[in-house]
Amino acid sequence: MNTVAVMDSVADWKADFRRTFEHFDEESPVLILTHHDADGLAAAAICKRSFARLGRHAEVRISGKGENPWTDAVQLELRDRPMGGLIVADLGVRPGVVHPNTPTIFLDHHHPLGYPPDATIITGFGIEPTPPSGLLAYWCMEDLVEVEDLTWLAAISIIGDMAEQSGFAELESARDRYGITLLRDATSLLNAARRSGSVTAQPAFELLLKAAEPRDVISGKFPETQVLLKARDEVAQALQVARRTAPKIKGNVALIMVDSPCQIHPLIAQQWKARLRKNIVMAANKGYRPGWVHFSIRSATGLNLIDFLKENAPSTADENYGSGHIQATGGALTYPAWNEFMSSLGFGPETNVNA
Ligand SMILES: [Mn+2]
Repeated sequence: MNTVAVMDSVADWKADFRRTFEHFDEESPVLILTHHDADGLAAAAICKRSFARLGRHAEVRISGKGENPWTDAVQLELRDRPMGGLIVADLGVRPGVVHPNTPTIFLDHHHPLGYPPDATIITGFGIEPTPPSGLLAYWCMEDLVEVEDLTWLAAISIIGDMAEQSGFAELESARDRYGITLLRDATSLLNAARRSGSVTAQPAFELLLKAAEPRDVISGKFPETQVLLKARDEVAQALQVARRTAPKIKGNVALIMVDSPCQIHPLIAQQWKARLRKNIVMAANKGYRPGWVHFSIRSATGLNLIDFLKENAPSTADENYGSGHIQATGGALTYPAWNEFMSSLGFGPETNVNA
């Protein structure tokens, strides 16, 4: 672990955050836009709880299926929304301005697709080990207010983004205090919400605002836990069905096509990656969102998967295609774009999706 490089960056990130935060207008709430996975939810919870300690109100908008801050519907929603400052957490970094004339801070660790002008970009991308968004949030807040009791939220973000081997001190300290099993159980329950087809991530986020420690997430002390347990059952059932799907192989690509409203495609890709070690494994889901095929790509080959997608991009692919990480990426394509993508990879019409 290159401790010196990470520590240098942390000092810069804290200074950058503080400098921009000082320009937030205190008369209006801070708006936090965040991703619906455990890392994004933890990032938003750390920020909102820290701001409350500073006497500052923050509102949180969690992105849902197929949404990001640059999509038309979200842009329309943000247009007239009052905000004293904006934090965009775990949603990637793209060249477009999210909200004009508003001091904006990105907390992220994904492959940036470009940089918006005038925004403060705090990204772990390119640093090894890569700090996830929740850990970046924790470091920035730690500079402003006492947050030691929130270390477990940073640990959840680290576990959620599969960085357990990273050696980050926040994970070590939470592990010593609460045990790794409890932290893992809480993380997987929080992720069940956004993976299910019927529940949003909102109850998972509510739990992170109320919980004093990870046990409160799973104990049943708060009613939201029941909702998450139902979501977990739903995802487990969908996975069981999807597990019966055999891969189709073309060249070095193994395609597993499923049809579920649950966000199971990343889990399917991850499972097959371990079994098909010589292939680029692509799990595609035509039932996740009407009009779109969502897919996840993983591989044990060590190939740069973002480059692979770039080389095979359909003509109409946009920013919804090929972002993420070099070893874990994917995207969403309309049916015609998906069909074009499939034939360019050599797959036959049986992989086509039509309305
Ligand atoms: Mn993340």
